Amino acid sequence: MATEPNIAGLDIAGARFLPGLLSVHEQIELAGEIAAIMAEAPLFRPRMPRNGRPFSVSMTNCGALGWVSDESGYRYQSHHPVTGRCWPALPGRLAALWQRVTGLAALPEACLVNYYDGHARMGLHQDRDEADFRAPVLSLSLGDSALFRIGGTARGGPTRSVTLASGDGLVLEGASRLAFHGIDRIRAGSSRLLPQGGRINLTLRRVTPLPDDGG
Ligand code: MD6
Ligand code: FE
Repeated sequence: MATEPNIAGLDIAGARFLPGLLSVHEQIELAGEIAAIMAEAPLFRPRMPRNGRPFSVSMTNCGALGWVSDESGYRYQSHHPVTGRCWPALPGRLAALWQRVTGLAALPEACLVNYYDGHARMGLHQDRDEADFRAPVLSLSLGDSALFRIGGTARGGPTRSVTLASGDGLVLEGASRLAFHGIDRIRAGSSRLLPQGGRINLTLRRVTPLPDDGG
């Protein structure tokens, strides 16, 4: 039986680590497109459901739907929570990259843009606000490197860590689609890609069910 590809030695079926997915030239072009998206849809600070504590990362989105979090809970919505405007369009290069990497014809509906300064982190979580877990999540990293941690589908199990550097891709699909994962820390100053420093992570997702043919 063929074994599924794993993150460099991680026994997490379906997780694909794609180091150097984006060339330096592609990273520069993508960073420019994301800067334009942030100008149109400014970064905002999400808050934890219930207690309203602010995240240490700031966020925005592009695509038809965007992920937001506040006292009312986690959800996808078509408009920016502060400006009330629709999210900027998903850049064509991200749609093309999604199709190439995932093999799906169905395009991503959401692209969450997370910005980390040198002190930001993200606690272990599952991505489970989407309707159809057959669709993978594709993550792309730009700027400073980050220490990414991933475990299994149960909270509190063993975890492994991998450094995500600028240009790296990561796909969570299959069993790993619901794996717990997070960012322990940022290596501030490790990249000169972003003029403001820090790290940008993009996660491309389907939100609604795939078509009957699986997309
Ligand atoms: C980050 N990534 O790299 C956080 N989610 O900043 C994620 O939360 C993530 O890398 C789903 C799939 C891949 C990811
Ligand atoms: Fe996630």
